[in-house]
Amino acid sequence: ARTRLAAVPDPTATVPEPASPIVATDAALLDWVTEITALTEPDAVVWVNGSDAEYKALTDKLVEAGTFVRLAKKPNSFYCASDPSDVARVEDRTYICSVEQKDAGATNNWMAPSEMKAIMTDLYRGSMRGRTLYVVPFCMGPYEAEIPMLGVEITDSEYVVASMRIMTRVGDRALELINAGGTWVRALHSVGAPLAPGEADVPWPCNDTKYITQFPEERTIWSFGSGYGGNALLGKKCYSLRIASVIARDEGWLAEHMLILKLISPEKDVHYVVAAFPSACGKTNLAMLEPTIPGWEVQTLGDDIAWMRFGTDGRLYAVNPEYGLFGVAPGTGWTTNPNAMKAIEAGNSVFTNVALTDDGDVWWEGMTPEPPAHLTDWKGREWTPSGLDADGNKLESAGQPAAHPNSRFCTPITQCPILAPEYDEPVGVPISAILFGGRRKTTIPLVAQARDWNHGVFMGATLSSETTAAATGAVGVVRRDPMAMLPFMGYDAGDYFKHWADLGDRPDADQLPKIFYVNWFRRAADGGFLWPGFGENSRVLKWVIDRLEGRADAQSTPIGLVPAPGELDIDGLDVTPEDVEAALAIDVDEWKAELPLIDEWFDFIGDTVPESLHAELAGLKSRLGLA
Ligand code: GTP
Ligand code: SPV
Ligand code: MN
Repeated sequence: ARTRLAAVPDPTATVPEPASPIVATDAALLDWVTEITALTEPDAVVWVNGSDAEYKALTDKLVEAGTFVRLAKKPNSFYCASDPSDVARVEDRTYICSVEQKDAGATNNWMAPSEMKAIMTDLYRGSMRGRTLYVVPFCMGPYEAEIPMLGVEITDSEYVVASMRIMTRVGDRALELINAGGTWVRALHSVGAPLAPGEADVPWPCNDTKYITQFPEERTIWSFGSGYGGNALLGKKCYSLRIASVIARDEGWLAEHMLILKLISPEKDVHYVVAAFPSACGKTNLAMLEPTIPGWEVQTLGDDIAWMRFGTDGRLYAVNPEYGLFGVAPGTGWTTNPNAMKAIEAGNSVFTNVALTDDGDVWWEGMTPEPPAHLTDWKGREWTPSGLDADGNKLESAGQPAAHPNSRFCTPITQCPILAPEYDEPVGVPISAILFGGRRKTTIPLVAQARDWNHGVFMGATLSSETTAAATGAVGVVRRDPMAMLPFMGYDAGDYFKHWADLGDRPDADQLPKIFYVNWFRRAADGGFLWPGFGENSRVLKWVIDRLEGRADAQSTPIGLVPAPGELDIDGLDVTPEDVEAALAIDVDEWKAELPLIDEWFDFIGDTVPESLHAELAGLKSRLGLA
């Protein structure tokens, strides 16, 4: 067990008592809470109302338990270290338990619902002993939505309750909408660490056995054994992507792993853009970009999830279902992402698996050019840049990063200084362009535009990326991650592609966003990035908007439309023209090596891959001279 760190006294003033409590009246909800209480046997049941007083009591309890360390240097903010085994999403323990296996498809783990329920019911039996069961009513997206997207998470983790309060809209207002008859998703979570009478707790309770299970037909989520973000904050990936993608298929809309940003040109034209990049591949950074080109402005609407529905004008409108940022800490600094840094500085945040400074602040790799002289690392150990202690002895932490590569900040989105005023507009914002992107050292050019909708769907369906620390398992392995949704599709991948492809047959398909494919991560022979990325990505966004406005020329290549010579604005860019050319290049040999991987991918998904995508693949082969 890791060492408990000393608590800093709470400097905040007293908080007023909550207003008159709202009581649940929905019979299904009351029955469910009764049923789960009987099954899990908690010591107490608490209904979460979302008040400041409640949050204060909860975070005090977390500090008392040694789970949170109050930061001296940031208001109302906390450092938290997880168990070293519980640091990321567990894709191999994640299941789509549809009634029929074929509906989960080749890319998802599947088990029959009754079989999974039997296993997990046994795990849940008595799993909350010695703990408090919290009932957390929540709403994904604005309360004012035509159909508010409600849920209730039952959890035995105070960390989860505190994080849900930052990430989503929780409490009385959601409960009132449920009382009024709104439909809601059942989301059950237990860390799976019951306490015997008198047994002392650990700072981060969890269980070696983990299951992250979605029952799509029942719109139900069961999660066991983990306290980590995507495994435990069930409004996020489990509801807003896995369950919502199934609802979206049934109702004709899209639930996607996408940021939403607003771009204002020097002429004050406004365009909204969404972008799907796999986990830890740059969504939060692009969403908060500080353009390096004069006259352009970016505002943020969302950094991880977009729900897109068609408006009466035939355009796709995007809403961010979340209310907070759960961002990758490493690499976030004043030069790379100043807007995230400002959001964090404002306080009210939880930092998980970062390093702690001696004066009560947080630090991670990439925050500052040089690390502080002395830190406590994410495992609670002494850490120095040299790896030596004051006596010159080698530290156990020597040679390891002070923050876990998947350490995270959890911060209210309202603290983002460039938040677009329309971020919580119930109908959302009309989308002009969709970017797909991944992390590839080779092959994929900096930017390419799809010829048409179907070609864009093919680009998304064959998207590839190197794996990152956001999920357990090997890092840096190239895999297909369609639309950046591989771990998040709630149904068969081929059916998901068909859902996307079918949109191209709408009578008003000319209103659909234009599709582009980007790669900020191509490498030079020396291993360095060819493209500087971050704020410089505004140059690519400018080309995208200029394409929409008919102001920029493109050049046709076998894989799509790339900027014609001189059309990408590199004025004042501190990169050699050769590197820019290499970043944009289409290497036919690399593409020939890619084709068998795409063949394999479509074979793996099977019969449900729509014919239109096979036709795109055939077209690509013939353009590369391989037909
Ligand atoms: P999730 O929250 O896991 O979905 O990740 P995300 O897609 O929001 O990724 P994020 O923006 O947090 O970036 C992940 C990592 O990639 C961070 O370490 C960033 O510093 C780094 N990164 C982001 N954008 C760029 C870029 O343009 N170039 C390079 N080289 N690195 C980048
Ligand atoms: C991701 O992994 O894509 C994240 C973090 O955004 S998590 O909430 O863990 O899914
Ligand atoms: Mn994500």
